[in-house]
Amino acid sequence: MERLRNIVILTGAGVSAESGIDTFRSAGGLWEQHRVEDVATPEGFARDPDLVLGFYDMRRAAVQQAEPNEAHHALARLDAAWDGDILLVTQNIDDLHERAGVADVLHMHGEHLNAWCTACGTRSRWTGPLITRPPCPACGESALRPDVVWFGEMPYQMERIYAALADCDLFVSIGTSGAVYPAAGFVREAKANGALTLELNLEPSQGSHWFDETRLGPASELVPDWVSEMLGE
Ligand code: BV8
Repeated sequence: MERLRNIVILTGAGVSAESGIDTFRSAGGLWEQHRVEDVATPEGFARDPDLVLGFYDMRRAAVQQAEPNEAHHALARLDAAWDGDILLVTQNIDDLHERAGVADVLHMHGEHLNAWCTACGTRSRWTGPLITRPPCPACGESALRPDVVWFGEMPYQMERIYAALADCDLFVSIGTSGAVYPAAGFVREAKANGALTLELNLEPSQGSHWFDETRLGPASELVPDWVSEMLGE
């Protein structure tokens, strides 16, 4: 694929679904179990911190029981073998891309395995609960919150993402419903910069009409096939 050198890959909850991690909008998904405004907004956290800390403690524990699936492993293979630039941007806050071997994953919505101190601003690696109000390892204050981007908060590293979208030849979206911005707008940004756009998803997303090509099916099948294609296997 001589023309295609620089790739931006965006992943969502669908890439971790086959690892047993709940998605948000599917039947029985996270947003059916909890009201978004209660558990994923700064206002919800201020209103009922126990509810929010408990919600993320449950998910943080679940992620540590999960294993990367074939889609994660295939993306790690591409990341290791591709001789152009690859930026892997994920909306996911699990660490399955890293555990599959991708070193540099851009978590635009934060990470489960980080705690963020609202007193001193320090982010610390964290695997245990936060509902017990443990002290911040840096300042000792009991002011830790999950290091995730809630609705109304600015996603992380947006400049780096837009710079890569401006320079990419191919934008690939995997396992996301295209329901949440600014991530849902990346396909149009890439397209406006002349990139080819490909979607790999179980079902059409809210942004499918923006993609040059959409392939439907489980990520554990679509992603390894696409990676073999890219590596000319
Ligand atoms: C912001 C972290 C200012 C926490 C999350 C423009 C228009 C309208 C609204 C807005 C707008 N701009 C901003 C907004 C407001 C809001 C927003 O988008 N609201 C929506 C509801 C309309 N956005 C924000 O507030 C964002 N902040 O805008 O700041 C700003 C402005 C400009 C530029 C910069 C900043 C912050 C949003 C982040 C919120 N935090 N997560 C947590 O995880 O708890 S969002 C969360 O939901 C995810 O991270 C993800 O981003 C989003 C959607 O989830 P998906 O990953 O797509 O999962 P979903 O379940 O929806 O879909 C799964 C898909 O996978 C499905 O399509 C399914 O078919 C597929 N699938 C399932 N199984 C498989 C599969 N595919 C393949 N294989 C399978 N096996």
